[in-house]
Amino acid sequence: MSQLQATMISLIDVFRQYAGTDKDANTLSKGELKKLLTKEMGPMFEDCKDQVSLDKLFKDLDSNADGTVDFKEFVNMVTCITILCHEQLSAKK
Ligand SMILES: [Ca+2]
Repeated sequence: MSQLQATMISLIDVFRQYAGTDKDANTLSKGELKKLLTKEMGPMFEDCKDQVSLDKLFKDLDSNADGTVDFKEFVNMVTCITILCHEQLSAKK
């Protein structure tokens, strides 16, 4: 398996690991999103420890406003963060 394929599988695995802790295994609830951000993103999402910031982030991510974050919405977040990281790394050179 290529490095990129392994990364894609890893994204799916991480999503499923956190989305699968309640009755709906296909979406992240707000609580599941908070756990994912805290455990997987570390200090990058320190702000999410307060409820107002978490509520705002969740609303921003939930683009179809169905009250959950599905895989597409999750990947959109990861893509945006990855682009920002790439820009920061590029700027340092
Ligand atoms: Ca949604």
